[in-house]
Amino acid sequence: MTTQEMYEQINKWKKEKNAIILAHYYQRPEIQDIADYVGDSLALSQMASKTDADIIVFCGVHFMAETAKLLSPQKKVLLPVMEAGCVMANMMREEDIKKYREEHPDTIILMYVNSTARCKQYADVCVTSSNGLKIIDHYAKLGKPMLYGPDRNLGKYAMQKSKDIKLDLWPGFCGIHNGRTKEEVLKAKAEHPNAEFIAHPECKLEVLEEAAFVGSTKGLIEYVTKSECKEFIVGTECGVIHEMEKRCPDKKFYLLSNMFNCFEMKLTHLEDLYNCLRDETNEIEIPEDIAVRARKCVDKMLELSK
Ligand code: CIZ
Ligand code: SF4
Repeated sequence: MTTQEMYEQINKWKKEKNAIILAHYYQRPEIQDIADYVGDSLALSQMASKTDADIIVFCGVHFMAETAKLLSPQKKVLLPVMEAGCVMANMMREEDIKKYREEHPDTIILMYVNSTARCKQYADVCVTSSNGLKIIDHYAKLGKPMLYGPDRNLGKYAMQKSKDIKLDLWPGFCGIHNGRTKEEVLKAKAEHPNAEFIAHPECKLEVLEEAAFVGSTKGLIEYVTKSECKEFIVGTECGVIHEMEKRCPDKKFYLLSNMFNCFEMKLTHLEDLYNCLRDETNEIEIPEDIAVRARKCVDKMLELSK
């Protein structure tokens, strides 16, 4: 079957089943192209809660589909490849965060969205790379001890930006972002002297210090769209370049490193989306008691992001 034939069939099923397809910016281009909405995990979860579709096929990784399910408990949320996880989210285990909560009852737990619903149960608030700095700043004013996790790098970045912020950091990270180095950035800058380097806050501080702009996928895409500059060295997962090139056909984008290819995100192929929508398999289910507790920190984030 050709891509075009698959697209036609998918569009037909979408109408018949009143389904929509959401895709993260890190997904394969052919998945982004058939999606009704492409975005970051926050925007996609909000979209999931607003739509009147009965079925949401979430092309991304497991924690993202879970977050969408938390916000839309009555809808059928499907994840085309159930094994598509997130290395960083798996660096926090439920028993460990539960123990931390018990041992630190007064600590405010700020939980990066890249975490399981089971772990989110123990958090006071959820954050994403788009609203992280703002929400951490908000809580820092309360003067209470704070834990940020599982991504230590965004936490370190927040502390570097404001001397008033003191965070206990969970020892988690994204392998592909954390693995990038200042040397790689300097080499790329030497190769592309007219390009601006932009980076995602999941990178290490030594990399972020070299960046003209630091932001979430959404932030980076908006930045390149508005910037006067014509060339960029991109310091995040390769999938974002598809949207950047669509919005800015006259600009050039160079990926900082070939390592910026998230294996988990790329597990989803067009065939998986096709089969998932056809068979309505891989439904995300979260036990009600867990969902009630985990939803609270996501709701709190939405309230603070207004
Ligand atoms: O929140 C998201 O979607 C992630 C994982 C990255 C980003 O910056 O959008
Ligand atoms: Fe997780 Fe890293 Fe992949 Fe993002 S790029 S989904 S943090 S493994």
